Amino acid sequence: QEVALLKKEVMVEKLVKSPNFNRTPISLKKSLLKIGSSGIIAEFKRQSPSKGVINNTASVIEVTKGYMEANIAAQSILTDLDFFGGNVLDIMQARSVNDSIPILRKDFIVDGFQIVEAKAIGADVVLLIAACLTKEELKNYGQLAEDLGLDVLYEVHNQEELDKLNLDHKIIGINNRNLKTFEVDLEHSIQLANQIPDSCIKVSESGLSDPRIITGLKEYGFQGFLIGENFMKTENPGLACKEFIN
Ligand code: IGP
Repeated sequence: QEVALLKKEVMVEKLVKSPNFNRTPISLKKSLLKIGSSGIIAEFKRQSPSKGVINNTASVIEVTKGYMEANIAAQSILTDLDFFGGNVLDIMQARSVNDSIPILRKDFIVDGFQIVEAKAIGADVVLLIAACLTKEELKNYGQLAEDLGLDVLYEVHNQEELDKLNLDHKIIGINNRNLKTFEVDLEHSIQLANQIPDSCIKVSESGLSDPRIITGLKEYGFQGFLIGENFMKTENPGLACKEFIN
């Protein structure tokens, strides 16, 4: 027990010394609320449990450059290795060519250490998934992120998960994909939208593949749209994103 605590302390000490730890994170909230924002949060995703390999040749640097030219509101990068083939280096590389657009660390966060690490690798935002965390954990990890100056995207899939959150002025993502069955249904966004107060920013996640759907979701008050596969399955994700937005 004592060794574990010491080890954690040493690891946190190292993270705090990394150069990125001192940069001022870019606000996802501000980026999504900016007048004329596309609202598109474009994801770098090599593979997924539901689709298998989506793209294992694209370079994170090239895709980041392409996404930035496409006028995205933010970037999402998976750092989960086991299910999604990502890692923390992907964010460090993206950060090296992106100094103006918020980067979301997309992972299953189950320990505060991952939030400190997110800041150290240059992320601006962390994802907290209500399905994986208790009410207490959501609150504590949300507070930790905030203390570090990071924004939080809280992800829910149904009313029960939404009820675990304090909804004041949060960024709430509604995942259209059920993480257990992988079934995708846009109705999740539409049904839950009016359960979320106007003080929050609403983000619709997963299965978005047509600009007309984005237009429709805006009518329900959505201001953010998280899109991965639709861009990543093409040879040039940046270009696909640019064509989608414009
Ligand atoms: C992107 P899609 O269908 O556009 O590739 O989905 C994103 O929403 C999805 O990757 C995602 C995800 C998650 C992945 C949403 N929530 C939680 C891992 C963990």
